[in-house]
Amino acid sequence: MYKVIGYGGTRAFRLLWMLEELHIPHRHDRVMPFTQAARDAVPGGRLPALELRDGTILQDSTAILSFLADRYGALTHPPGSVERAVQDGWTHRVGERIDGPLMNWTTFMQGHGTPPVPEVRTWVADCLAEGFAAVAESLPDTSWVTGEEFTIADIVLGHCLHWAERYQTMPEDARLRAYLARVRRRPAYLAADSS
Ligand SMILES: N[C@@H](CCC(=O)N[C@@H](CS)C(=O)NCC(=O)O)C(=O)O
Repeated sequence: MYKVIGYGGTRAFRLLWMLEELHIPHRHDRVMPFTQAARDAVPGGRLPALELRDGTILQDSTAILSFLADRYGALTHPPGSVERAVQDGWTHRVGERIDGPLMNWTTFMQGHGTPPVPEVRTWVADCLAEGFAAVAESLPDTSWVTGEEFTIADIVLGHCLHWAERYQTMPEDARLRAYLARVRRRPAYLAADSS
């Protein structure tokens, strides 16, 4: 059985959500990041991770989503298709424009590392606001980012918005809020959120 390693309040949520979407039974080891338990659990201590049935440990949430999607032929467009390139473009864009700045913001809020000078805090907040605006402007007029089919790119964007809301940094943007409302109607999202 697969084992998700990582606390559900982190990017481990993406893996829990994906496995719920695929109806794949799994175990969940709620290891907190930045702890000795994390360093003992996976090489380098970076979470989340997915432990396979043979003990192999996979790391990086988007790589793991791609692995599961390709392995089960679900929530992805086929490799080599134009639709896949659009899907991967979304995954990378959300990673660069929202996930990165949001991680910096969260790190400040949680007080990890050296407290940033006010100029750095402002710069990170501005990067995040610009990233949200850029993503909101390029959202297509469809239910999901590549059309009417929900894909792993939607798990990455949906999770970033869920995360932003928890850290009180979700913008008042009607397109992003409508998108998050659609995400929240998915039974697999709700199941992952309560696990
Ligand atoms: N790109 C990675 C980022 C993972 C990440 O930044 N994990 C943080 C916790 S949210 C971590 O474990 N940091 C501890 C460290 O880097 O030592 C992913 O999507 O899985």
